[in-house]
Amino acid sequence: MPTDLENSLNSIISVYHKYSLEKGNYHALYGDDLKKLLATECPQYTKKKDADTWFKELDINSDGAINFQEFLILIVKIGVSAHEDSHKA
Ligand SMILES: [Ca+2]
Repeated sequence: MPTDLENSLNSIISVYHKYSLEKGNYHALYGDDLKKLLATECPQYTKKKDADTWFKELDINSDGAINFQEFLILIVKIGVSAHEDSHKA
């Protein structure tokens, strides 16, 4: 039986693939894919910046797509915010 952390990791991977598969490339989120993901999956944590700004921040290797490692940068950033929120009353 998977642990809580393993389940969480599988969820993160599933969310990535849900949007990356829209263009048939398992390992690339393009601009509109990312925009849809941000608006649908985590709007409360990402609405302060527009999708284009997020894309530029996450596309570390500047290849015009967000690979899974680059997507994890988003998870780290919103994870820090979610953790801070968890301590608020
Ligand atoms: Ca990239």
